[in-house]
Amino acid sequence: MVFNFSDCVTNEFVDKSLYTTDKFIIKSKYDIPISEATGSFSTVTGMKSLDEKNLKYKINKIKQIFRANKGISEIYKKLEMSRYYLLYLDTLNTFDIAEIIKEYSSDTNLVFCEPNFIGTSAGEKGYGYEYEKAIENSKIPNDEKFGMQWYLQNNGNVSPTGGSKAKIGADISAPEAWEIETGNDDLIVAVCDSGIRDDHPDLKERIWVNKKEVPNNNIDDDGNGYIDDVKGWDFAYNTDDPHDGFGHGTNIATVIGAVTNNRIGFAGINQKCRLMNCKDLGDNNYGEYEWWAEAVQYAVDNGAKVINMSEGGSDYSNTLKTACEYAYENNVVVVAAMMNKGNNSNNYPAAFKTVIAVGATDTDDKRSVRFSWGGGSCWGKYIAVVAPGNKIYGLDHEDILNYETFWSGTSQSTAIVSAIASLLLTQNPKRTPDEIRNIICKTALDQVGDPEEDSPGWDQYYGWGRVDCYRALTMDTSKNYKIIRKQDNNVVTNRKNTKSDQSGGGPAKSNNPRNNKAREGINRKPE
Ligand SMILES: [Ca+2]
Ligand SMILES: [Ca+2]
Ligand SMILES: [Ca+2]
Ligand SMILES: [Ca+2]
Repeated sequence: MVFNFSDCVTNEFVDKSLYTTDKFIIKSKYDIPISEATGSFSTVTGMKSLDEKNLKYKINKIKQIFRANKGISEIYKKLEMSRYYLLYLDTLNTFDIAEIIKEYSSDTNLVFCEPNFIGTSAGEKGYGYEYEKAIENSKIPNDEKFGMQWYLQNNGNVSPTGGSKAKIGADISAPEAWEIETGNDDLIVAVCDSGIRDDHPDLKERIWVNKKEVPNNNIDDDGNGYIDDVKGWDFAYNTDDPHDGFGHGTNIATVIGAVTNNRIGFAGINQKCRLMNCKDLGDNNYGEYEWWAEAVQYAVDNGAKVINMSEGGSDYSNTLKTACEYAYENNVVVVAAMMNKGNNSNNYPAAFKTVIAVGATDTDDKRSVRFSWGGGSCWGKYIAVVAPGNKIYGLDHEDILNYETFWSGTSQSTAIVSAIASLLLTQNPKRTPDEIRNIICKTALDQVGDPEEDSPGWDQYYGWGRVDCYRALTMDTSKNYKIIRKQDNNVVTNRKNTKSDQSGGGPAKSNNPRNNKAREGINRKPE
């Protein structure tokens, strides 16, 4: 796809776009030199046309987005990742950002210029107490609140928002799956989110620790480009302390890998994996694509095999796409949220070919047309599967004794699929992202949702169906093992009526507060 910025400054596009006004992204045709005087990238690049613009628009800093860590890999070279830069405008600049980007876009020394877009997480918080005693048997873990985790074992008691009845068995068959595989601590799942409450007793022992890094000595001991990154990294505020300032990430971490069978709290779907804390959402729930791109590269370079992105933005970006390709080419699975606008809008990174896009279902196996807070699961031609996403209880980032917080959205569904992917990778570490996608899609349950939307086979509302962890772990991969590629998902459905228009009642239209903030410009990174 050729990105044309004029598409983005005209008409409806600008209404839904949100991007930083003090910095933007370029990809140059040649490397920008590092100044010997400062050790930073020089704003005088040697590319004449670019230097004229840098002077005119008062560029005072250039940052390389994808760092050349620990030597340069073939994939890094192939994707030309060294030449993606973030350009910072001096506060004295008086030109409009859209005008500047348009001007840079026509520079013959650049491959492209694009805004540094901003997205959000795909979940909203709620409170309530719907404790249900689990059906006790030898298969279920002893975690006190296991009965509230309806997505693991649905007893038919937590009712969906839509008012219909919960369905017994509308779950991912977790207890059965754990008979097959419970995970391994050498498998790392990166949580690109608002951070994780990493000292929570129900998460602490599961947090990935960078053992090659010595804490608090102000030295990048392992040479990965990040100083003192022992517990992950905070890409939003550029610090070594990725604590959760919003709560979303702690819920996601719970779903993927809470400490299981320790009597307290919840059970994680993967009972042993390590959770890599890549904070790429600010404490106000907004995340710049540049942070996301950097977080994905960090996750890949530091050993994650699955990257959970319960976040998205409505704008296509070459930079974010390249980050996801880097993961894919390195055999790292990226899972992302379809988002919660209750419409068929494109959202990124979910819409990229290299990413597994996940929508949400309710406790009755139907698509979440209305979450506990409103909204609805997005649909579209790139959806791979759906997974439970409404009223997903998890740990609280502020109060370690609070077990009554739930979050709802395609974020939570995404975490479930990432966890299943991680178990499949422990089962067989040689599996590629395509093979993982194939198994999850092929074993998803078809036609268990609303018959008006969940037509036979792939459909745009449920993808290949609602995921089932047990079926995924027991799929006979020796037979009929055809890889389902993303482009095969563009199946035209033979749905008879068009209920779709009425269900698009999410909060995504003109009342979206993001629209206003776009023009104000958002600069949360204290640099
Ligand atoms: Ca380091
Ligand atoms: Ca250190
Ligand atoms: Ca627990
Ligand atoms: Ca279907």
